[in-house]
Amino acid sequence: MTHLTGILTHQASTTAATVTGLLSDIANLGTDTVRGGYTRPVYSTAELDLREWFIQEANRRGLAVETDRNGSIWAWWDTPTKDRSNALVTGSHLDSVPGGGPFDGPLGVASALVAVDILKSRGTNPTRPLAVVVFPEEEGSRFGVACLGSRLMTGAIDPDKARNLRDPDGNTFADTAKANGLDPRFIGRDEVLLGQIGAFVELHVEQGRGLIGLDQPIAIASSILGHGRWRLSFHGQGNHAGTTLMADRHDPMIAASRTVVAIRDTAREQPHARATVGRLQPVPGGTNVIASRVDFWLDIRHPDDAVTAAVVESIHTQAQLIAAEEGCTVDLREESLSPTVHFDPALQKQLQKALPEAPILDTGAGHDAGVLSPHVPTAMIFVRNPSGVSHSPEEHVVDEDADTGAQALADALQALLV
Ligand code: HGY
Ligand code: MN
Ligand code: MN
Repeated sequence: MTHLTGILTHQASTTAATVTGLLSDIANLGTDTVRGGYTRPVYSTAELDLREWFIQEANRRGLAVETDRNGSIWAWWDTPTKDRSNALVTGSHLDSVPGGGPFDGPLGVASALVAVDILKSRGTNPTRPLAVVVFPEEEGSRFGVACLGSRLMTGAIDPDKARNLRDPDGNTFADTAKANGLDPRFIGRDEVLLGQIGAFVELHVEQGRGLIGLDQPIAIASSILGHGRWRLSFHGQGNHAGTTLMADRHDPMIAASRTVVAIRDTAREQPHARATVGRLQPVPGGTNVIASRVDFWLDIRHPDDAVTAAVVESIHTQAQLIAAEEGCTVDLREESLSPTVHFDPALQKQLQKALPEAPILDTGAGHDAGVLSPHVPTAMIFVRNPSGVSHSPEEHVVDEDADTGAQALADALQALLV
């Protein structure tokens, strides 16, 4: 097993931990002074420091910390027999989107640590092992594939494809993983670990307004909207902004921009569809330069995977027509695809029994719990976000709801531990 080293810049709190207290310990890690909020890409200094924070907090609780072949960190509360079969696992992620909020990911990790404290304070002696896990690259913000850590563990991504993923600076995942203590030859499906997981329960900030409308602090998840990412590259003729007449241009920025509007119009025609172009990159990207190429990344989501496929197909056809009208060409490449996930009904029922007040909510946001769902019984607990906004510095959770969430997670875990 590998262990990461990092230099911590925070003094962990010594009093009984609260979720808010734990999150305030890491509040200075990965702050983004340009975008606002947090930018904590996987294996960045900020994320390595967050890993170190988690390892320290887990050690403080007497948990046995191990990093698996794919870079996920596991903190085990073993039973006396050290038998790790049928483990109850909770946790989330520490990486963020660019300019993200403080709760997306870390709330689930901090709540899991506090839930362990609560279970210990209740004198709980687990009859099955409990583990807190931190999955890397959940946002896919550095290497482009969401939930890369859990996809690798479950075999949902080909290890070769993963090794060759590149970040915006051209670093491969293989090189980056190696530089952080992993052996890229061995990344991929982990039968042993997967076989040990009896159930996975992830707590996460709600990334919407459901709980605001219901005036409830927590909810139990029912499903995750199917979603995928595609890269479209528009190729034209790079040229000088001053010497090239408008009639002589083959400008991929125009083709890309017209296609972004067509994407919005296409998604509007499909009830429940969501389509986003949040990232667009001209090459070479000079103010006085007509781009030779423009890449953008498309995020499409819909409850019916067939509709998602049809929307992508329609967008691809429209992009080709628009590109031709602009004297350009376009190619489209799928980067990741996650089918709609319905969480385990039996596990959901057990959570409902433990948390009878909690309403049931679906979500449009992807999670590691969704990736694990085809392999092990999974469930999620959402905590109210009074801003209703996520993937933005405005994301929020009030202290009281954060505490309620940790208590609810402890109650759910306790019900599953006996
Ligand atoms: O993109 C998502 O839905 C998740 O936040 N990674
Ligand atoms: Mn998340
Ligand atoms: Mn997210």
